[in-house]
Amino acid sequence: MTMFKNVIVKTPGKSYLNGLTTTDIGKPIFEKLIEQHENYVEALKKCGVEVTHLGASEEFPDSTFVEDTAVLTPEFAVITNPGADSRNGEIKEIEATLKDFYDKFHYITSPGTLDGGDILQAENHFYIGISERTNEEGARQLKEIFEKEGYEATIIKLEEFFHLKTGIAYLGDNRMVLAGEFIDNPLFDQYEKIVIDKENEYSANCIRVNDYVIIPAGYEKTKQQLHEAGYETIELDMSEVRKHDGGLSCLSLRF
Ligand code: CIR
Repeated sequence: MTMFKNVIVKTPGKSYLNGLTTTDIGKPIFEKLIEQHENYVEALKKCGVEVTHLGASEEFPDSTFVEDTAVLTPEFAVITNPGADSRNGEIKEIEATLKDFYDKFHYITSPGTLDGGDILQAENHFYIGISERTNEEGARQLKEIFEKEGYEATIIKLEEFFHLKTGIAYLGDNRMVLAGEFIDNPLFDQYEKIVIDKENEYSANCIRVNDYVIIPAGYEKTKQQLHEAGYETIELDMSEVRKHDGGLSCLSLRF
């Protein structure tokens, strides 16, 4: 498993409340969201990473979900072309920020669209989801970039999940956390599987950061499964993030 040295996060603005969502679980409470974001940053610090913390941008309601704007490897950064019009301009600030860390950049370009939430890295293999946000052309461009750079890449058409990583996480040690449509997908038979049932589906979006796996609070079964597999967990309340289709992975770029 790659050790992460850095993360980029971005404080949510008040405009978060007007951001995109497909859920009907209520309006986010801004103060609570800010508190949850602060706890998220503290948890990342506990994992031993250096945090680059960007300030809120009111013009981009969904911009706290920085994961969607870039795909990062140790050698290069790929600036995405986010599939939601209201989010597309978020890439400018992220590209400028990544210039402090990377010399080599690739870009997804129109008509290709791609959200970072649709990309999962498992060692030298990348899985690329085709979703409402990532189209076939965007996926094809990214696959080509990876293959030229010496990585392997597989494209997966999503059936139900919002983003690929809504239902899957790689923990290192050849181990995958899988929910819903991914559980029986033979693509993942080569991994040791931690299977998440329907009731606990939201917790499939967890993140391994160095010595810890960060999981959403309230999923005892998932926590137990991870402990049995030998992981230490940190639990975070994600209620206000979830209301806008977000999860633990969406809130940071880790590299
Ligand atoms: C959006 O619709 O773009 C945001 N409300 C949620 C983005 C979540 N990001 C992710 O899963 N990587």
